[in-house]
Amino acid sequence: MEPTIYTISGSPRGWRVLLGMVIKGLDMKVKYLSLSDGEHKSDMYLEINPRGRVPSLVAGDVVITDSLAILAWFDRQFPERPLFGTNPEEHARIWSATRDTTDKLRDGMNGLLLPIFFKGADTLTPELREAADTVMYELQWLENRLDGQRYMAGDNPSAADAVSYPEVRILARALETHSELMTELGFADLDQKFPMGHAWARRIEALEGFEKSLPVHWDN
Ligand SMILES: N[C@@H](CCC(=O)N[C@@H](CS)C(=O)NCC(=O)O)C(=O)O
Repeated sequence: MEPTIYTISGSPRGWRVLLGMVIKGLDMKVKYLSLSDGEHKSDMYLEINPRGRVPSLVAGDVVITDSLAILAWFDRQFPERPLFGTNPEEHARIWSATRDTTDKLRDGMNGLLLPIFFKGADTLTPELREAADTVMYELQWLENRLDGQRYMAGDNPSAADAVSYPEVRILARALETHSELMTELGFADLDQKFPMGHAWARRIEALEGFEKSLPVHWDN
């Protein structure tokens, strides 16, 4: 079987892998599982990933069930256009920026968007406000990172961009789909609040093949 990525359309962790492929110029089969039909909990998929989570990669006998591990495997398997840098310092810088996003920003995003996207939250609560404050604080970190460099960890796109872009774009998507609440939470005019982040997102979107990474259920 040809190497296959399993993901769910719009899954931020799955999107990391798709963007990793864009940055490296890789083309692999992508199989989208239906969240609403619970395909990620089907017997077929649980055989691949017993946790029933996405993304997963299957390439021959190789099965990898974690987004960062898949990005790391890409780099070892296909060394061109490295996602994790070319020297020890760059490697560490990329990991540091990557972990900031995968831990801190992702935590805030979960607190903010799981209630809004999946639990019908439509009024401002102290919990949402706290999550929004965390997200805003972490966005400022991303903005600061971009001072003097084109991408999150230097002048080339890396794993740090592959993990950060989906968070920023999904936030913008929430503003499009839940504009009243998201505006109340302070997320209108993100491009003016974070101008370097705005320019960086356009830079990512200009990467060749970027559109193939977009969630297939969005009207792009
Ligand atoms: N450590 C894993 C976490 C994967 C994960 O939590 N994926 C989410 C989607 S972004 C998922 O599959 N959620 C469905 C579930 O937990 O049932 C990774 O980064 O790949």
